[in-house]
Amino acid sequence: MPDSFEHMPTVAIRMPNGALTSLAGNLDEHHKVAVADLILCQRSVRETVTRLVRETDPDIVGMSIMTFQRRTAERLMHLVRALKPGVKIVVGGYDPSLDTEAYLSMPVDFVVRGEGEVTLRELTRALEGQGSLHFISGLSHKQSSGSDQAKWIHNPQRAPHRLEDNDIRLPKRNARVLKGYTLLGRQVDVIETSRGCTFDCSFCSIIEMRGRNFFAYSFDRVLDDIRDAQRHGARTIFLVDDNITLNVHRFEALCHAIIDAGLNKIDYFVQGMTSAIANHGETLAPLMRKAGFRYVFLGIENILESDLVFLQASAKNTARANGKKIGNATLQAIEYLHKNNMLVVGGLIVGSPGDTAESIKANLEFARKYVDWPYIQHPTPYPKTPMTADFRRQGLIENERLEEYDGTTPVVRNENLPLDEIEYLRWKAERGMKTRHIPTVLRHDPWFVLRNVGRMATFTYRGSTLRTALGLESDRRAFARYQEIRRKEREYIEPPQTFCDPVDSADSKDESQERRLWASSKEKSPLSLQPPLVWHSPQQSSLLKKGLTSSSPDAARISSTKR
Ligand code: B12
Ligand code: SF4
Repeated sequence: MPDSFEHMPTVAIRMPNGALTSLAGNLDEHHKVAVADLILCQRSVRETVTRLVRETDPDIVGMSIMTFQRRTAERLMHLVRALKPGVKIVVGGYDPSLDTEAYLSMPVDFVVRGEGEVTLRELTRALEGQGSLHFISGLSHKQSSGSDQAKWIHNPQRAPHRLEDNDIRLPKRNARVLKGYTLLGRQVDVIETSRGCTFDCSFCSIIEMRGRNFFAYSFDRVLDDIRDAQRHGARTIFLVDDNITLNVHRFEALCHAIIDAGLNKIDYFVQGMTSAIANHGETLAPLMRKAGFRYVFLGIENILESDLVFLQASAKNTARANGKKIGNATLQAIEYLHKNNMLVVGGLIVGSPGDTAESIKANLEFARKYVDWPYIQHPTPYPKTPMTADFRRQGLIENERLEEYDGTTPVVRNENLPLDEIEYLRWKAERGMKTRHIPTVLRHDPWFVLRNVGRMATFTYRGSTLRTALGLESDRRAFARYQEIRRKEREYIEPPQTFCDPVDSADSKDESQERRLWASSKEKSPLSLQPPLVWHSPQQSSLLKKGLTSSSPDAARISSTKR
């Protein structure tokens, strides 16, 4: 999906989606697969998808979707269907797995719930006539019932894979058809060493997605995966494990294995729990540094105990000595990481319903003082989390526009402050913190910074003008402009043109707003040079199809098709 959010400015960070290549690597060999991560073409989504569908003429198109990407995903489904009406569309990832219902009225043929490698492999086999759709765990599929309305069948859940037996093959990085993944100028890739977590933070989707469990790949497989990423050009690797610090002894052994294999010249990024690092930092942190770890995302969540209780995140943020709780682990963890020359990405959540301006400011001040890169978010009600159920019960969800569920837009009512004020406090504090990190990046990647410092500053300070810098207008005006820019940024692809018809439905307010945005994006976006497709016109669809069949070379397929 092309959708990105505030803390991942695409000028500096374009990370590949690990799911797509893992799925590609686990289909039967005779399929041609093309992986297109649209984060790489945010400004030409429609053109790129159109070109790829023409070039690859896919039988199946798969999409990996987070909740804030749902609207874009639906628009893309319409586009793909218009380009190739008979194509099968499969969706998977966190959003379709946890809110399957929402996808049943979209132009979707299959929903893969939970882990996808085996389910998608079995699905492609069934579509080739080997086996029945009914026996594929984790699959939702349609059954035509004779009447117009097809009935959706939801097969039983698939149990999480235990990973030990190397049955899940390595990702297929060759399948990528777009280029440009980067982290601060160095080519980046993602690998996994484990899946799952046994904690149950109230805001996290992981438990509902796969239960409370933790399974790990063998070190041989992990090292092979790192070598494969390196062979494909990666100089930086993000370990996307849900919680690698859950088993600290294993993590230490992994660091040793990376060092022994001579793979420690790569820059590694990882996310970890403060308690694990605080409690084991004496041995763990020097080892991590020696293995090449550079940035560590710390799930600090909040520095105030009352908020940690609210987020159900006290346990993972507690420091212990001799088996006894001795307070919040955050400072201790940060100290270990800094002492060993690693950088801290500080994951904080501010703006919970009971937060006050003071409590938010205390967290922002903490971030300013101690973290190297702020990753501050607002509580966001993703499908099926305990927090969402709670917010819903209390009627606290103010904003149901899912495309704004990117973590940096407050959507849940606060007792003390308007939502805009919460966002303003975060926005204002973060810009300085981000700018302050530039010299650190400059020392590590001077060419990248020298070439991009202007674009990075423009992104960080978007909304501000010379008048703001000179103090001739208030920051609030710049903030209002920033919010408007952000709203437009979310229009990665136009809605289907049916929105241009007069709207008279229950949702007419939202739709007419979408229509306005579509109109304004048409004026300004580079896409507007070409007229938008009439996605629902059968006549045009068939013309497109003719264009497709006459001009499509039998190149790679978007997802899978027989050779
Ligand atoms: C690593 C990670 C990131 C990384 C890397 C993202 C990337 N490009 O890969 C970074 C730090 C950049 C990131 C950012 C964000 N993330 Co994130 N991230 C994760 C994390 C930790 C692991 C995801 C992963 O790669 N797993 C490994 C792969 C192999 O597994 P998978 O993605 O689940 O895919 C499997 C199945 O889902 C399925 N599947 C997936 N897609 C498809 C598609 C098809 C067709 C099929 C058949 C199957 C299928 O099969 C796959 C293989 O088994 C998760 C989970 C967690 N514990 O927190 C959150 C998570 C996915 N992130 C989340 C969110 C919200 C975000 C952000 C919006 C904000 C934030 N909270 O940080 C940003 C937005 C990023 C952007 N585009 O700008 C949420 C999503 C919740 C939701 N309902 O949408 C999660 C679940 C965390 C949470 N809050 O609970 N994230
Ligand atoms: S520790 Fe991390 S992965 Fe585990 S439940 Fe909490 S936020 Fe999710």
